[in-house]
Amino acid sequence: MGNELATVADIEMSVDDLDVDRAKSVFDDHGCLVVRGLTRQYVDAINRDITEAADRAISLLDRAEQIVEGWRTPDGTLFIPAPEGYDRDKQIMVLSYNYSTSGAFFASALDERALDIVEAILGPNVELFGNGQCLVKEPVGGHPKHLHQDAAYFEHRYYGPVAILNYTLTTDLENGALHVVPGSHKLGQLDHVDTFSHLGLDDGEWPWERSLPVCGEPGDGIFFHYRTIHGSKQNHSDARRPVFINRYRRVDDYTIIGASTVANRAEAEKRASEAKKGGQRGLVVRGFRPYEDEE
Ligand SMILES: O=C(O)CCC(=O)C(=O)O
Repeated sequence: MGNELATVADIEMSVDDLDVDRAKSVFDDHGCLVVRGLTRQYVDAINRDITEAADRAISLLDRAEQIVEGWRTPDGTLFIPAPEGYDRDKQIMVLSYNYSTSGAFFASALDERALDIVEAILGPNVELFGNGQCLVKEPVGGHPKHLHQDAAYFEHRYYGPVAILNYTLTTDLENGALHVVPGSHKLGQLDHVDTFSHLGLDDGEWPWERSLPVCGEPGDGIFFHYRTIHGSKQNHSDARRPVFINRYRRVDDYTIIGASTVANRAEAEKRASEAKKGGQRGLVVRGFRPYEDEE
């Protein structure tokens, strides 16, 4: 892949010494980029919100409904089966915590330094993709997320989204650091299989040893393209390990396949050519949306 030797030093920089041209060049080459301290100013407020949202989600568990991906509580939190020996039978995976519920989270998505880098990567006209996402690994065995490409879940018509995943606490090999495979954004779309944590790559072909762990501190932001292979192992610490994710795309880009299992992806692939921008317009965070008549 030509990136076998990439190390964290090759893909990292500090927000205090930001070089946007280098950031773009690292991202273009590796499909990922680490900006130390990027969102540190938002983290205290976000941590307070996440604690409240997670406690509330757990308190709603007796009203959870079963869905394809696991169970959903009335607030919208996704739970999956808990690890062996846990004191509950369900654990949080995707917490209902987003731009509709937190000013600090929304402010982090509009951060000018983050947007300078996103604009350098995507071009002048940029919209938010999604409403913000918060993934939580519960303590003492919280779920692993197999190596995967986000494009397996939301294939796009054009370049696709850029994500910024942000740490909320010291995140290391014990509590579930993000692993990335630098250069893998150039591999095209790979076949995924169904795993415990939804779509993932075959772990015989893509063992963790092929990936680079990125340890970090609260507020470190990890940028990755939606075809960059990434994932994270279990949380073996005794504290929750949340991350919050902001995603961006070109204003003309849109999802053509949305999926969470091999079977529903195969169905969605049949309709990909009919997809339109239509109602998928996100809030514009840089530039302008030119008018396009889709009729
Ligand atoms: O580290 C995590 O919680 C998983 C992040 C991830 O795999 C994703 O954002 O797709």
